[in-house]
Amino acid sequence: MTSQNPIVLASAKYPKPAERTFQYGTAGFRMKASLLDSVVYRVGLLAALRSRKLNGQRIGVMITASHNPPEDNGVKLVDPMGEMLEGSWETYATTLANAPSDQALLEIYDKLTSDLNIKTENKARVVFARDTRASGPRLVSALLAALEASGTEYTDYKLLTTPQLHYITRCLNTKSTPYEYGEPTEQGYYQKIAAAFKAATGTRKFNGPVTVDCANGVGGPKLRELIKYLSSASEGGLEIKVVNDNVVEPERLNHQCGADFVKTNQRPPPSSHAAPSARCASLDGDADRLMYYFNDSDSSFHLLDGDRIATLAALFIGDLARNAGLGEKIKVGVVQTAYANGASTSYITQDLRLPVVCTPTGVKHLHHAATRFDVGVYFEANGHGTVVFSDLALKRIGKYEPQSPAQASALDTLRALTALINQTVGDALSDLLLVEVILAHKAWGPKEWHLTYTDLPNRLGRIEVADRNIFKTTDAERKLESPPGVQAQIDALVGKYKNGRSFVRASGTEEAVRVYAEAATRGEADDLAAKVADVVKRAGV
Ligand code: G16
Repeated sequence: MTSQNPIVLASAKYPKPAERTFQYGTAGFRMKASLLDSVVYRVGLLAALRSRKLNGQRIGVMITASHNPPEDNGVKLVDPMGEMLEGSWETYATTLANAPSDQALLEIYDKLTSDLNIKTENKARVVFARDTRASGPRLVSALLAALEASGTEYTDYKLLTTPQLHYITRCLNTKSTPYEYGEPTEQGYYQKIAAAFKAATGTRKFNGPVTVDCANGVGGPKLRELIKYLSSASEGGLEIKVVNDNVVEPERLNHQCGADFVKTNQRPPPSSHAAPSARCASLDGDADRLMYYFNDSDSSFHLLDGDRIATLAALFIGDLARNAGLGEKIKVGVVQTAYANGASTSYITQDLRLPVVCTPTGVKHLHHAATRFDVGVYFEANGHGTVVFSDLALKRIGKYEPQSPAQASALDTLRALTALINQTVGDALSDLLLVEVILAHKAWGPKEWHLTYTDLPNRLGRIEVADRNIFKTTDAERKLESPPGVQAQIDALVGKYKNGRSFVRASGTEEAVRVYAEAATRGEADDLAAKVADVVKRAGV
């Protein structure tokens, strides 16, 4: 009898809140944690289906709301190679999440099983982890109920950063294959990147410490753990000062600190007491975003955001490939979104002479586009990104016989970078060490890095409207196609400012619409952002 079906029985404990419609957004489901139990239960079922469909490969489930406030939570799925869930499956996630009853849920589950030709006799295997939010353990119970009800084998990795779960998922699925990625443990992650960091640094020296604000999230304890695997400053290693790593009081998560705070407010966390020119960095709540910044001697604040990390990485990797003798064989490309500062795009195309592709927001889109290059550097301006090396590029880098000591040295560094960089997804800890390696090689401080180009002043705003879903975009989110007439108003405003550019899009992680504006001067950028925000408010009532 269907009422005895374990999926239906367990689902009864996690009823869907009535009159709520859920959507798999930019990074999975994300909302007030109190609304998420049924969603997490159903995501557990989908993870089981996905694993069975892929012949028992491990699927990752991460419970986190990353940069969102402490009362929110979220859940996202990780595909076998550590990538974000394949796009077509997001629709199935949304359908399952919105099934109006336990019985309807079972019917959709069964229909997906047959429509997708899923062999029910295949094993289902899931690995999962969570960030430090207070709601995490409760949501894990909902996930476990789904894994039990669907007969899924699972491993609970407890507290991890999101990129650590992506790494472990890939390691598990590639074990004993030619594409082995590393030891599928948290310890294996630290060992791999610490060894690569040492090899990539070589004999270079670090110019003073870096202070890392961990957003009072899971990145704090994990960075402290990583530091144990790195050489200490007295051994010539990097000194990392950890701040904002209070995970005992969950309400402090992302509060007045973290990468999103720094990027959005364009100022350091109020708790920061950094000396002039000292390197500072901020992670976000699940340590997949990284932001650098420093104060000048005259106390002016300078942000070194995702665009800066992308340009630094593209410059360095391009030079290394050339110096190793692989310049003709390995083509580097950069992927950005509409949020990329116009000056960064000009620098990449005109100074670095590298191709740039623009995709919609969401690492899933950037990652996919980056895999089309031999070496794809992708970063969102908010600091979320990484570098991916194609199989061919890895083979060429691995097999090339250097023709001189200089080539050998560049090749060694390049090889080390392929291990240092978490190629599964943007990873703030791995990105932090990547930036530090590059700065050490170049003997640059944050000032020299900042001098590579001059950002156009910009402003990012967040507007709450009655229904953000009425704001629909086209052209990689650079234009609004609805509500009708709004884009024309934005265009008319933009036309009044020198180097003006602005766009509007609905957030996929928050109940808000985002407004981005840039222009030739700070005053003009602020003014343009405020005027476009007014247009949005009027259209959104
Ligand atoms: C997530 C996504 C990012 C995206 C960000 C903001 O980051 O992974 O790709 O840029 O949300 O998205 P939106 O503007 O749609 O709200 P995180 O760090 O919060 O997981």
